Amino acid sequence: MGEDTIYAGRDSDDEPFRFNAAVTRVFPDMLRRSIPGYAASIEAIGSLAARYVQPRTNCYDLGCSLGAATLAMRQGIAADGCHIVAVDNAPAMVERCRQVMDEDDASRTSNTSVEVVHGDIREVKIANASMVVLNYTLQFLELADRDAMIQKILDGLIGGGVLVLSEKVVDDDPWFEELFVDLHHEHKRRNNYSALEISRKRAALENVLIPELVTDHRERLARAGFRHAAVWLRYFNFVSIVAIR
Ligand code: GEK
Repeated sequence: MGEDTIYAGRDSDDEPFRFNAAVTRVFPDMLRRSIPGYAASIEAIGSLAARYVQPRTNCYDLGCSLGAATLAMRQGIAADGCHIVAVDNAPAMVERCRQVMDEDDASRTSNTSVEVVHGDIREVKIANASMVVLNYTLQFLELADRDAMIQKILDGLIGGGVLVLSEKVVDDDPWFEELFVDLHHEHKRRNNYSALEISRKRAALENVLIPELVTDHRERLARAGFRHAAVWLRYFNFVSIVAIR
């Protein structure tokens, strides 16, 4: 796995962001340096899996990339006979994720089986689920598709099942929005991204990553029928929400 220099060169000008082979190669480095709170979100997914995953149920990692959340769930799950379905629609991510899971299989025995599916999360059937993870993925769906996605997850969860929803958000107060964007960019500069890389990445993500307000997420979860939802992590303009059916 390499260092993310995707927006350091000249070639990337004006290209919208895509989850291609170049991004896949540097992806763990990219997420670690770009998303404040990313490591905490992965750790909490392991802890929540230990508490909420029920015997002989399914778990879903939607937009799994290289499977960091899948591995955290697998490690955290204490219940017997569980199955994790990890889904991504980027071929390079799926290919590398399958290798990661093979390496994990070889390094330890686990009671929990893992299946890596190449597909669109909007098309995947969710059933008998006690845990679903959308770790920084819903933000890449068109706004019009998000209600149906959350409703499908609620319908596929068993009573007491948990959803972890992590997202980049916008603030309804323009003053705070400016502050959090600025603090995020400072965070990236501290992690050795140049001002040019930061502004190119920002342009490339325009209309690809569409952030919403925290209240939009909370209202959508309530509309779908989640009984409880709380923001358990906020770091500048990145949040993670835990919701219970
Ligand atoms: C992690 N969850 O490490 N169907 C399937 N996959 C999709 C779709 C879609 N419609 N849209 C986007 N993706 C991971 C990190 S990254 C977050 C998730 C980021 C996939 C896309 O291919 C990419 O792998 C992932 O969602 C988003 O915890 O890059 O900011």
